[in-house]
Amino acid sequence: MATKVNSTLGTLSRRSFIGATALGAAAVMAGGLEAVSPEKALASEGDGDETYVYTSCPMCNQSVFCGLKGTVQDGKLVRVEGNEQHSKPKPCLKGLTSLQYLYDPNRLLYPLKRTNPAKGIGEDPQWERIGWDEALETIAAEFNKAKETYGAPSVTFHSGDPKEHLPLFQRVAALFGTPNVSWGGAQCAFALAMSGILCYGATVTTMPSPETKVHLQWGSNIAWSLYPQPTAYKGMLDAKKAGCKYIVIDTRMTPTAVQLADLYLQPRPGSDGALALAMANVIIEEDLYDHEFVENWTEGFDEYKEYVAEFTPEKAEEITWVPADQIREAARMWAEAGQGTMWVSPHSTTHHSNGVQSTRAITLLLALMGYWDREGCRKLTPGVTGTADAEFRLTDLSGPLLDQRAGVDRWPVWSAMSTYYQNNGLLEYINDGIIHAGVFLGTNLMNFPQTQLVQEAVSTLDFAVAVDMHLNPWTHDYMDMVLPAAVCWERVAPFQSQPNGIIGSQAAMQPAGEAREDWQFLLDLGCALGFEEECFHGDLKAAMQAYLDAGGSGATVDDIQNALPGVYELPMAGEWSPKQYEKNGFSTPSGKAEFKSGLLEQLGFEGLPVYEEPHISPVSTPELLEQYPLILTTGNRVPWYVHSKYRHTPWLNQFMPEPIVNMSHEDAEARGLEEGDTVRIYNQFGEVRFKVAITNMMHPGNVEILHGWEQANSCLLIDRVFDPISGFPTFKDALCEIEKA
Ligand SMILES: Nc1nc2c(c(=O)[nH]1)N[C@H]1C(S)=C(S)[C@@H](COP(=O)(O)OP(=O)(O)OC[C@H]3O[C@@H](n4cnc5c(=O)[nH]c(N)nc54)[C@H](O)[C@@H]3O)O[C@H]1N2
Ligand SMILES: Nc1nc2c(c(=O)[nH]1)N[C@H]1C(S)=C(S)[C@@H](COP(=O)(O)OP(=O)(O)OC[C@H]3O[C@@H](n4cnc5c(=O)[nH]c(N)nc54)[C@H](O)[C@@H]3O)O[C@H]1N2
Ligand SMILES: [Mo]
Repeated sequence: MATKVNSTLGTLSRRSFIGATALGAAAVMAGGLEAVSPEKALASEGDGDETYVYTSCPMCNQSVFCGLKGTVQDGKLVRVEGNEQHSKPKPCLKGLTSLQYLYDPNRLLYPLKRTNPAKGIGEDPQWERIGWDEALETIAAEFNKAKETYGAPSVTFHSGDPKEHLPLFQRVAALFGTPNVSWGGAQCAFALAMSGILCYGATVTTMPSPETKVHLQWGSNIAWSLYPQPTAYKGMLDAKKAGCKYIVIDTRMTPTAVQLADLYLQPRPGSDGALALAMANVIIEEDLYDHEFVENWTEGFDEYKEYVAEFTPEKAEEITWVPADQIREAARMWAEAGQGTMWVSPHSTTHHSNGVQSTRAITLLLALMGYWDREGCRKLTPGVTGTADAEFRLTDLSGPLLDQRAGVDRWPVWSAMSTYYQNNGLLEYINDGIIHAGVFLGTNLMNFPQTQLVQEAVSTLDFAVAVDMHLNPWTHDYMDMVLPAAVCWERVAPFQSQPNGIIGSQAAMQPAGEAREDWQFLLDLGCALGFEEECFHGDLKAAMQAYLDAGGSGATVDDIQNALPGVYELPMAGEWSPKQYEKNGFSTPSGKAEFKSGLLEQLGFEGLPVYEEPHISPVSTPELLEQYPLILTTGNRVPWYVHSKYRHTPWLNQFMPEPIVNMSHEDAEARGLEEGDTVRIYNQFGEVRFKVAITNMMHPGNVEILHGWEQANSCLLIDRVFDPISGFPTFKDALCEIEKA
């Protein structure tokens, strides 16, 4: 089917500008942008006309923010390198590729509106170029109509993982009156944060310091996911040289395991809770735990001890595939070191139906050893002053509305712990008539399990507008309007936190075409909705100043820009001194570290970190295992892609031009498969096609595919079952079979 795009310059086929970079239609769409060649990108330095600009890298979904320095010549950005004065001075390949991303000929540059009133899967939107004024007026009219008809909460402010717009996103939503605001934390790190907060009132993951004697690296291939690499990874290598022992627990033999592990354990996917409980079993049985800490500073130990007694290493070996002796060795290594830290993945143990409970079982290994708020352990160091922003976000204003959030009853623990709504229920919120319209900023609909149902539902909304750098059919085909966003080299807002202050961003140029930076779009939207005063009459600098003022630093926007390429330094909130809990207790219902969670019990959940099988697994669904004998993991990161992004960015795409499935020699051989074969991967939900890659990384019986491929969406194979505590999707609970296509 030929999909038409009407622009001022003619009618374009949708496929043509999404595909290869060199197409004429693509160049038209992108207003004549050219793909950058490596030679051009690293053009000469020092001919006198160059100026430098500085920004923080958003390429890993705005989660790492390494420092970037750009060289501008004749109004063009020609070179990207690290900013040595930034706390993360060395960007990875993705940071350097931000140059090619800026000049990507496939960028969306103009607001588009749908002209085909028929929506739904297979319908061609027939995009037509419009101006910003028309776009903003239409959005405001549609949102106000939904507000009058169904109330303001019927409009969702939906965000994927990008984060820089969130303070203003929340502010405009609060002004409009809707609490149904989402962020990427609904699928990403917040379940991990919840696991720590439920136990300690604080998050738990930390990098090892030079004093650390043992570090537990649980399900995070940090060498590739670059989170927050490469600076932090160097710290890990340095700690190893200083004598820190590493226990790496990962379902794959990763580069992180190979480089760091003194002891490597390879569990069955989703069985982590049982493994952690068995380590606790050994530590308690062998009386290796910290009696002083456990007796004085924890809650629920006796019941925990009784529960943990069931999880002998031998029983855990049956559940987890990890030999009992290795479990004993890991437990002793952890307990006997005296100073320990842990880094747990934001997604690997939490993308299971038992996610939060399993992750709590892991984090409680800190409580058992009293590895809390002392040297070489998880230290609760005070940050800098002057960066608070709740006042700017107006989350207090939305406070009384919080009970009206969609999903409050379905996911009470999430709703009690977050001011955002749990967006994984979007399908049901729409189908149940709760949500009728929305803005989808930086959103990828492929991230919802059973994507096709969500696409159908979104297409029934009265009005939906997306904001993105690219026109992505898997998301935008179901929208009424798509607006072009600026990339990092074209934007100035907001600021980034640094360990010693705040750092600003400079734009190298005006946004290409009619792209706008997200903060500017949100200010303009707020004004169109009638909140001119509260949205600073659309003045970006005034908004940024208000954001700074809310933090109370006393800094001006100019102060921060003038400090570049350095950091605008702020005073520390105080000196760290150990064991603050002895004075202040823990921020939990009991005031202690909780083996048994008071909040979970209060909300009707099991207080102990109980182990349950994933809802789909060789143990819980043996009938499915007969047809689908392989455990399917989706979403382990690769260095060159971030979710659905960069699939058409040549410097990154060259490393993995097509979808591949990683599998063991044994599993490939048993199916007569060879490297490069195209295969069908299927289960009770559907089928996707990948190419075989045979690797020693995988445990026989477990295969993995990356998410975010338009042509092979992994979420078609994932059930719509969620962790009842966090509401997280079960991206890593699936079985499948593979055969040659
Ligand atoms: N199967 C499976 N699915 C997963 C995961 C998994 O492990 N397995 N992991 C989950 C996790 S942890 C996460 S964090 C999510 C990520 O989920 P998303 O963030 O929804 O995923 P992306 O594909 O990065 O989509 C982001 C979209 O925002 C656009 N964008 C990027 N930056 C900006 C910006 O600054 N402004 C605007 N306006 N748009 C922007 C991009 O072009 C892209 O279209 O994926 C989740 N999905
Ligand atoms: N290059 C790149 N960097 C990224 C991203 C990206 O898409 N690309 N995404 C960013 C985001 S949003 C996130 S959330 C972080 C993620 O950061 P990380 O958590 O470090 O992500 P991964 O590198 O995928 O590491 C997860 C590891 O968990 C293992 N694993 C999978 N299932 C299980 C399980 O059930 N149990 C155990 N024990 N291990 C398991 C996998 O084998 C994998 O090695 O990375 C961020 N950085
Ligand atoms: Mo994430």
